[in-house]
Amino acid sequence: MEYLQSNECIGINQINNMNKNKLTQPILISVIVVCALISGYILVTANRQPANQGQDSGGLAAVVNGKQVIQMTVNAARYSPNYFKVKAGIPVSWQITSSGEPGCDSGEVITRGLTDPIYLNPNQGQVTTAEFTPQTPGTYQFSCPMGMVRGTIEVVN
Ligand SMILES: [Cu+2]
Repeated sequence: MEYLQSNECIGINQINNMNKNKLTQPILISVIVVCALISGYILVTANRQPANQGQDSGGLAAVVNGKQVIQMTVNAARYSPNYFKVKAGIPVSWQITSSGEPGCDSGEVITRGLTDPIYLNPNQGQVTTAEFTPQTPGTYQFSCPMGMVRGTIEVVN
């Protein structure tokens, strides 16, 4: 508590000295610029998010060497595509490419009933491959650990 109070005092002193001390002006401008940049980043990220609400279909997976290949890119707040259709009983090779954009979806993909958690290499361009064989037809959701960024794998006969 004492530490917080002393910090508060420094803050008040800085405000009191604002007009007297010309050094605080560049600091104030820097703070405003940083805030503007952060706001801008949030706006840009928010504008990207509606893409995640619609289904961005990867279609029925193509079979390569006996495996159904599905490919997905992990962006800051979006899986692209975020909908896949695969057939039951045929192995799936899920190739997940990291965009390098930071986001809580960049570390781990949680699937519900299809695979164990998939740990991603978050560096730009890195591909993590998860292999599994879906057994039971149905609609399976996958997401970031928090469940905010989502996608769907539909398993059909
Ligand atoms: Cu999340």
